[in-house]
Amino acid sequence: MKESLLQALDGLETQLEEALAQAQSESDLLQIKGRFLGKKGELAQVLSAMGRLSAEERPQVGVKANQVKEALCSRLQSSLQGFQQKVLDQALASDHFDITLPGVPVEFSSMHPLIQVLEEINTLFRRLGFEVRYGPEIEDEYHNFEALNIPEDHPARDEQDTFYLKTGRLLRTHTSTVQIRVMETEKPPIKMIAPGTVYRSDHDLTHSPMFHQVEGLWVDRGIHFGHLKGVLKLFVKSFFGSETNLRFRASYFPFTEPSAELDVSCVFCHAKKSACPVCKDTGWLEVLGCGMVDPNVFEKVGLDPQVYSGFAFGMGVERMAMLKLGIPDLRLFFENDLRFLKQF
Ligand code: 2U9
Repeated sequence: MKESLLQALDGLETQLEEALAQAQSESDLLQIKGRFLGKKGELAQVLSAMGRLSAEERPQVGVKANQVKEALCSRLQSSLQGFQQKVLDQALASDHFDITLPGVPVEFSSMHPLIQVLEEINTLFRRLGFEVRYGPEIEDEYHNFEALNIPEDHPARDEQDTFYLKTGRLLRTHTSTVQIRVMETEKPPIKMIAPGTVYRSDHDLTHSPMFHQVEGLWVDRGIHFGHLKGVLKLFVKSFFGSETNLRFRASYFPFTEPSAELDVSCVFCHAKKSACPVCKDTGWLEVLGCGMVDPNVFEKVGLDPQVYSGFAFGMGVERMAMLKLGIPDLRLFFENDLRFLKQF
């Protein structure tokens, strides 16, 4: 019995070599592994027969069985590595690439000039303590007009100026709606700017149906026109340069009283007033509108105008960017011509 088991063990290595010689792939190898080392495999059958050996014989066959098991395992392992190496060699031979070829150039994008200017405006006001706030672009008539003291018969409400949706809602025509929403829900002090996209049904050389605004609002007890002048002077001089002069011209807006427009000394001809196509030799450029919040607006949002006062302003970002960067045509912002965009 002992002899026949030892013989069987001796034969296993030869049988394995014969089987491996036939193997074509890794999956063949797995099958062979099962045949020799599996639960019901050749080796397991020899081991199960060991129970019938005497106590003396058993360790002799056991030692041999362990040696054979190790030999089979290591032979199968080396054969597997051989197959894997072959697959790798084949892949390398067919997928060869030339590492000396130049790489595909990676194009770096740049920030759109409009967004650069918008970010700069945000940064300057943040530095003056204003918080940047956002709101929805689809609005209702109440927040866009009514609460801003723009009566129903005001020309601004005309369908020709405003994009109305089928639902009765509209695309906001200014970001003032954000200030209204903040005042409705928060108590002063409110010191905020509202940058964002706005829409007006207006399309010609100097108007785009979609454009950008930054509006600002500072409401608290005791805010007066001096605060407005101080804040806007600091902003304008930081934005256009400290040599810039400014003047306030009386104006009218339904949502502010008194109201003004702010002009800066021409950033192109430096107010030399000779042959300047930008200021048309006036020496001044209009940059924004502003004023003290109308008491009617405070009443709409439930703030007592006897207690609180505030100033507001609004500017078009496209205009600010054109003046700051010397861009002559509004359409350049929206054409996405990389030759233009990459200059900034
Ligand atoms: C509230 C109260 C008052 C915002 C203001 C202007 C003046 C203004 C224009 C500049 C160029 C719009 O983009 S533009 O066409 N804006 O002249 N905007 S005061 O006044 C407000 C805003 C919100 C609650």
